[in-house]
Amino acid sequence: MARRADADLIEALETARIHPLWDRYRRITPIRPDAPDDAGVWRWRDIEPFATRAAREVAVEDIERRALILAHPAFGGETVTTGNLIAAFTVLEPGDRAVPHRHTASAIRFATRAEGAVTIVNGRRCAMLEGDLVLTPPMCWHGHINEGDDRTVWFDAANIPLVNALHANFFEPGSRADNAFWEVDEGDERLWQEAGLEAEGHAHEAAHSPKFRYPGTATRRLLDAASPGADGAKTVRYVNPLTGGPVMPSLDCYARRLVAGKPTRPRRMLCSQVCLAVSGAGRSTVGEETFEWSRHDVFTVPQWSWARHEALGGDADLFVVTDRPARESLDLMRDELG
Ligand code: GTQ
Ligand code: FE2
Repeated sequence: MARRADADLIEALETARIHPLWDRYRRITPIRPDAPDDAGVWRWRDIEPFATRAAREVAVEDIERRALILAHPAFGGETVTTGNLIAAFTVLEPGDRAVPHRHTASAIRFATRAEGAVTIVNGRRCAMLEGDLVLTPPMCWHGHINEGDDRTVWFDAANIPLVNALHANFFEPGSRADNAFWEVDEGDERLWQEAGLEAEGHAHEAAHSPKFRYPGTATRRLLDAASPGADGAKTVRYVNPLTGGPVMPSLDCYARRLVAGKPTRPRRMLCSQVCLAVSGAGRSTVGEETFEWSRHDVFTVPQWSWARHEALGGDADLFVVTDRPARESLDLMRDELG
């Protein structure tokens, strides 16, 4: 093959730590986004035995978190579930305490079988009843405790890959000896429990929601009352009550009810989605793949993949977490119905 006319120049440039754009613009400005991953599917029946083993084999006193992170192999061994996001299940035995800490990454937990567990967030006791969402916004102190008589498990998601891509992770360990951390009540969470009412004199400066716990009872009531949206599913967005915007500047959460006999229209979004099956069962097509799921299975919709969902044998509820607000703040968001 003939050596290209600019080969000597390119070599000299590279030696001088300069890259010629003309030689690599297809790589640095691709025609369209191409997620490295395809749909990831993790079945609860495959995860649960590992949760049991981790609970038995790993003492919570010896570790930071007993979390099993769902890692998609397309990320080359990196701990990533889908672009910018990790999803996990955390397991606690009765009496277990997961040590307090805080970090710049944003996280949420959604209670699957967590009755008896409590997450303390910045001095507020947040119960984890079935279907409750608990936020741990950037740099808020948080620890978990199982005060019940049974093993507890919940679903976690966090934007750790995004924060690391931005080289913006700070982490501050708390103390295992700090007993006062656990001795709190609901505290200021009470200020935000009454929808449509706002108490004066409680300034909240942070960009994230002042409300940390979103009870499952309220979510299910609103899903019952809501009408299907443009894609055919009922969708309830968890919002910051002060702004009506996302719960945190870089994580967005939704509860979705797939109505029996009403498959959703295909939709693609320029954000990553992790979906947890909360109740019922269904079938989804994500990109080229079609798969079925049932309660507490997790699947991903990589960015810019066409996705459609349908409930099987009655309505089905999904909990969905996305990095949408991060994309929106960069003016990168696209959202299309097919
Ligand atoms: O519960 O604090 O799955 O910091 C990953 C990182 C859970 C947590 C995870 C975390 C946590
Ligand atoms: Fe954490």
